[in-house]
Amino acid sequence: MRKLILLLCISSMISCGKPESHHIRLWYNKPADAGTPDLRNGWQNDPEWLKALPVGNGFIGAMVFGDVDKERIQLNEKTLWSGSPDDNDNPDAYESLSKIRSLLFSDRYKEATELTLKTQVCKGAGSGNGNGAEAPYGCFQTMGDLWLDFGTHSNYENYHRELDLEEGLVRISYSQDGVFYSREIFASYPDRALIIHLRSDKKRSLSFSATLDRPERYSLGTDGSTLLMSGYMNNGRGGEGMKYAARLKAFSRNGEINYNDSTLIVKNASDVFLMLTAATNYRQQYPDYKGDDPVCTTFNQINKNASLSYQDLFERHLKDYSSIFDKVSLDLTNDPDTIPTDRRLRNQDDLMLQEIYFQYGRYLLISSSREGSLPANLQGIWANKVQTPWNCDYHTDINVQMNYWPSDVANLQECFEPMTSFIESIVPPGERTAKIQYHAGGWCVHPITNVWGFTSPGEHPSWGMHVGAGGWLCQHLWDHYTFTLDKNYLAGIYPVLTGSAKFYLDWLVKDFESGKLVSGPASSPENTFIAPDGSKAQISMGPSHDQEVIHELFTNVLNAGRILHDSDPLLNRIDSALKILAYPGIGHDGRLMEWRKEFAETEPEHRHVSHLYMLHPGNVIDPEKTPVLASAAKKSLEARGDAGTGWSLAWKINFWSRLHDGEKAYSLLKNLLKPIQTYIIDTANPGGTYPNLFCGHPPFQIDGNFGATAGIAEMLIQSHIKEGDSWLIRLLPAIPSAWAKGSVQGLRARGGFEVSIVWDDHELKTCEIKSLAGSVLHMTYGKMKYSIPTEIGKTYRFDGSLKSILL
Ligand code: FUC
Repeated sequence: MRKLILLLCISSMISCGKPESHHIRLWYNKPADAGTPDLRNGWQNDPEWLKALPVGNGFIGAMVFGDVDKERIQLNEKTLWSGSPDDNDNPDAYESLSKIRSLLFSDRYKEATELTLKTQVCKGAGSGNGNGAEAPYGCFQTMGDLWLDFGTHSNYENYHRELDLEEGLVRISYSQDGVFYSREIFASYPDRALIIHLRSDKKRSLSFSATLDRPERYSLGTDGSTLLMSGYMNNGRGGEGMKYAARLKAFSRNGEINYNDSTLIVKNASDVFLMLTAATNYRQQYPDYKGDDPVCTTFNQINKNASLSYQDLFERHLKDYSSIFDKVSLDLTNDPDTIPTDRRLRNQDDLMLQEIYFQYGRYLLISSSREGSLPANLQGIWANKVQTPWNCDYHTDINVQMNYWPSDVANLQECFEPMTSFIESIVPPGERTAKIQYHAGGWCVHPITNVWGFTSPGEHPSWGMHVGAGGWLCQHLWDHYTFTLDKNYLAGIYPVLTGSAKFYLDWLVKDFESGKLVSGPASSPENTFIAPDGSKAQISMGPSHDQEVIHELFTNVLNAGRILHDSDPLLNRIDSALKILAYPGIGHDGRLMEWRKEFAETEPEHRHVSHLYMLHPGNVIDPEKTPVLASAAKKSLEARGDAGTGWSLAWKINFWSRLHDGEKAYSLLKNLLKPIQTYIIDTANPGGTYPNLFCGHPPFQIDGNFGATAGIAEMLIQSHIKEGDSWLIRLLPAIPSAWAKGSVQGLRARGGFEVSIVWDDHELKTCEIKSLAGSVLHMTYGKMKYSIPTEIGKTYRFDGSLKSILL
């Protein structure tokens, strides 16, 4: 990173002035209190846990408290789920489908909703209304805790705790009884292990006992050289489900190490490191295949790593981690980093806080989403409960999508693979759901899914009939292609896109009044309107969100078909359907309509803003290309207001950026950065930020972190609008006046470009664009525009008037 800053200083026309030793970090001068955790208290997040610092390698996640006398490291393994595969599709649904549609077409919403509840929703317990820990749906759960008991009780001083975002490492240090102690904790992706390094500056002064526990379903034992915690999850049917194991081993060149059945004991050491491996027998692609025995997997992994010293492990981790993290740097201020992060949070105008928040989002995605495991869930990979909020699953009506908004623009391509393979993995169950529920081809998924392939509608029509989810997921696959232009990738995901399009072709019906194709019965994610029959309803025919998603999917499939030279007649069917697909209208009040009819909302400031999909993350509404739609979208946004849950605020940063209103985007960012003290679920009060900078829905939900990271990138560059065969890169489309000068390096743009910008006095100074795919470069800054053909691997440099500067 220092190298990057140096490079930027040389290449920029402004002086950088950042101290060489500056590492981007979160830091505190107090520990989080390990106390006695209340892991059973449902959805309520533990306030101290929200002070602990997260590390992760996409497989193992850990929250480090940094408590001096008794360290607590709360553990997760990405695949650790209760539950088991279930059949939730309702074969009786189809029979009532056309009746429901006719009722909706004739404005009989109450009856339609009743019939939908009776016939369309999932069979069985579904998600357990978000409490699926003991149901077949299951939930993502804590793997338990690692405790290090130092047996000390005396005062300590010079306490420091930090999460170094440039090294992907937590550091803790303090002095106690005249001895200086330090700890370093990281999760290594190359070596699939959590590493905890402890040191003291005085010989034989480091003694502690380590143990593992879990709120339930675990046993502890030793083979004499490791400590093993293992058990079976609840399969949701009264039996044993997934098997898991966590294994701990100590390595030290000094001191004594002993294991008994419940404890690892280290005595009189001065330098020791612990290695923890964790695994389950879950295999994502094969729900029926139980996978390797985690007791063996954890043993083999420790054996494999055993010849590596702490230094080796750290260097291998750093090489891997920084190869991703260092690709992007953001500089908004030259201030020295002298304020602890929890204090910094008191001032949302603090530019370094914003810089840290952006890079923290990148850190969190690197730590929670790596090739070979599952995508980041509602809490990424960090969850301290048995019954986690909303099962900590994959909500597909905004949440999992938002998790991946930063992956391409913030140059984190390595983190996207789990999303691709997860979407591929829900195609077979989604095909069953499409066939059984709707007698339709292709595949579909509704607003929630889990690791067991749940693709049926949710338990209630109000939220469970979100049919646009599959198309929305496909948007991510296509979008990833547009950043890379990797045709092999496109060929791989093409069947997923066409499968989703096939479903919608069968699902859409003609609205005989207008002759247009509409989706339904469908909700506009989670929003409620007052129907003409006076009832409060959520389902209708042709909610704007679905229409927009399907429009985009069909457009993308046609483009993909052209690129891949596909001559399947399916493309003609898609083309014809696209021509008569209903499109959202503008209401009498000038707002973009959320439903096909002008219904009044029961909650005009509802957190979901799904009907603005084609403004963001879609690419249809644009202030310059579609000014009428853009002003309707603006009116809708104004009516929604500037409050909302964490993710809702994050989405609004992106919306306002797309409307090129940097000041509004900035004020939403500041709203999101406000500290909150609410730990229970609350959709009525605005979200904010916890001391460890986790986003508060509330409770903690990670989508807001990722959404805001993407939003900050969106303020700096945008590339969603097509220009000829390529895309238009907009430089600094929404920077607020508070960002008077700064630089960003390494953001990615569609068409295969890497973009670095320096600005000063609110104006672009220089910009460097590296061509990764040889596309034509179209770019614009303010009213200026410039296009140039590019060569792969070449970097192009421009001044503030977009005049080319020779490198
Ligand atoms: C959707 C949202 C909620 C919450 C949940 C996990 O249902 O409406 O606010 O984020 O997902």
